[in-house]
Amino acid sequence: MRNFVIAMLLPAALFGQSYQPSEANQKAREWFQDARFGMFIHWGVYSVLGDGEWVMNNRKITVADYEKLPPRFNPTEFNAAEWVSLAKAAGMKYITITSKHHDGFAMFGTKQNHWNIVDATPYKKDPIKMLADECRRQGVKLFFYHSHLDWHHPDYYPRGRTGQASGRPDHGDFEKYLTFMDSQLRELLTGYGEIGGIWFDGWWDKPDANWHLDRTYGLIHSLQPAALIGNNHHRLPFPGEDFQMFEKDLPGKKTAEFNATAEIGKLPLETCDTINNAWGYNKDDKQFKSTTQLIHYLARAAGYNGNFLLNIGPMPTGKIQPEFVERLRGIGKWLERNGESIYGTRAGPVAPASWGVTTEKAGKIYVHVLDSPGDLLALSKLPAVKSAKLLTTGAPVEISRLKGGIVLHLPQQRDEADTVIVLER
Ligand code: JFZ
Repeated sequence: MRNFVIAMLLPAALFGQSYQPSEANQKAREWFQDARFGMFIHWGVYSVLGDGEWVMNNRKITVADYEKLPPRFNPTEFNAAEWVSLAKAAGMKYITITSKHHDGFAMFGTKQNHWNIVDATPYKKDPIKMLADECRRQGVKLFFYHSHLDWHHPDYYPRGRTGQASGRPDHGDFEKYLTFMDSQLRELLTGYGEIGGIWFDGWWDKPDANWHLDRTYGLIHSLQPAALIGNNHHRLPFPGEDFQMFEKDLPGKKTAEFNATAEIGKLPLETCDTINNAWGYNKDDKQFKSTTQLIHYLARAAGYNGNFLLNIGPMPTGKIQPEFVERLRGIGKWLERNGESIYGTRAGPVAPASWGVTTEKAGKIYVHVLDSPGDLLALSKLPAVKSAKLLTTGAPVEISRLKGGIVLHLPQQRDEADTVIVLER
């Protein structure tokens, strides 16, 4: 009897909490994991000031003053085909672009207010639409970064941790704000074709507010069941989400303080990072990571079973600065020769170590030698291995077998970034 009662109550208790992803959504998750590499784009009206996407908050600019920026934003050199071609040349399979960042400025032609690129700038065009069309043409999936947090909207009230100096009145209707945001999301999911997913951010500004995430997530999945939802709340995924993300951290590393948890859930994983230290365009930040460092991060992310979403912050003209272009092309060159060891793989059997990581697919194990351990590399906890070859040339790599594992005799000629050795079972 007692078991019967529990069995009857259980579905009710789970209802509203449990989320059963559709078949299309589960297929999209597989696609997402196979893709492994995407382009993050932070682009907004803030690029005019060349001081990152937090400039409104950091310089305590009021809404009234910030509204003087759009007339100066005219990205006539923006070319969607060039951007998408660059992503492809880098070996990226998807693009995640800011449809709206914390400053609330929509980079698409929203009908919900005039705070958008079509209505408020001399450019008058919708770059998100152009990008969506071009992505479809070139076979790249498009995701939208959409900020929960809004420093501009009067109904984003009570205000959260940030955006305090915006000079907005001390009243507002948060429910109205949420309706506004859902209406924007409806526009994005109905007017731009098939969307890869929505990448939320800014929840952390008001962690105690009732965001009605169930309502927003339900809306997204009802409009596009295959759209993958992720949220940069830095915690274990909430119900209704389809992937778990880590900002500036490999999964579970928690080197960045804001990453509240090191726990890894059961969903597909993604980590994002910048090329210099800025997300939005920063004209003074010249601390660029090297192409080798970025390839290492991509390989490590794959070795941790995750995707790498690598950011660029385009200039206010619509151009992408040459330092970014050069690095993206460099990664693409490496992927042309070594992509097999990244795309479609999952984390390999050997745990990530300082020398490198392993990935695997279809009976093959890929050993990514990143920081060379010397001439010999010992690997344990492996299934029986028949052969070892250099991925790029097929040249055999000598194996010494011993109890509990193998030792690889690494070739003299190594790839500067990542020498990949394929082990076949
Ligand atoms: C967030 C954004 O604020 C940032 O502008 C960028 O879009 C990045 C990808 O995501 O970064 C955060 C979010 C929260 C904290 C720090 C950085 N935090 O809570 O300290």
